[in-house]
Amino acid sequence: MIRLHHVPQARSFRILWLLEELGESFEVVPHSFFDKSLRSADYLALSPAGRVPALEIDGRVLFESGAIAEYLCETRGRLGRMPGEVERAEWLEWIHFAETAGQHLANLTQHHIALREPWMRSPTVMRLEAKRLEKVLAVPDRVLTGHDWLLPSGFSAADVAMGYSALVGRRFVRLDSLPALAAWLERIAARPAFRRALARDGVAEIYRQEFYEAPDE
Ligand SMILES: N[C@@H](CCC(=O)N[C@@H](CS)C(=O)NCC(=O)O)C(=O)O
Repeated sequence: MIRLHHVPQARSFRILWLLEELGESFEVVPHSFFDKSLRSADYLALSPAGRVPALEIDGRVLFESGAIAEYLCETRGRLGRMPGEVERAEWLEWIHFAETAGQHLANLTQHHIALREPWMRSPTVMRLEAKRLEKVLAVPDRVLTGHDWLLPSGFSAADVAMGYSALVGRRFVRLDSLPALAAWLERIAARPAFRRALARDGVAEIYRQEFYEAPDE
């Protein structure tokens, strides 16, 4: 049985959603950022930096969401674009560009949520990171103008990887100037596999607000 180590709303949601899109049967092993379970010796044996996702599959453990997405698409035969296929390079680019957004999401989450005392936070960093994230999200917005999905041939794991980044990204960046991205997120929300994944996500403990405004100077 495939086992996904997951924290609700975290980047492991990409893999939860992808497994649902692939129609795989799997178990979700829930964790929390707040109970130190990611720092236990048992968990560090699975994921040495104590991060999610970690995926137990085919007799081994994999961490790093981009690598897991590639592995799942290669071994489960769908939603990837394989070597030799026309869209292979673009597919790889999106799978990993999702983590260019991910670094800004991590910084913004740390500043708005994890750092509880106002004096710990830098308003300059919060504004800068939101602007930088907006520039990243403008890239799929341009590509999606006039298209339903990131690749011309249709939905793929690229939409899952980047889609998660945009779903969290809209908590820090208003989508008024990114209409194609906003419409894509609506198409994503209507997908049965996405809804099934949301139902298995668990109780939200990271993002409790719809939007986190960057503070003024
Ligand atoms: N690039 C990695 C990032 C993994 C990562 O940092 N995950 C966060 C959750 S979004 C985590 O586990 N944080 C726990 C911690 O930093 O202690 C991936 O995409 O898998």
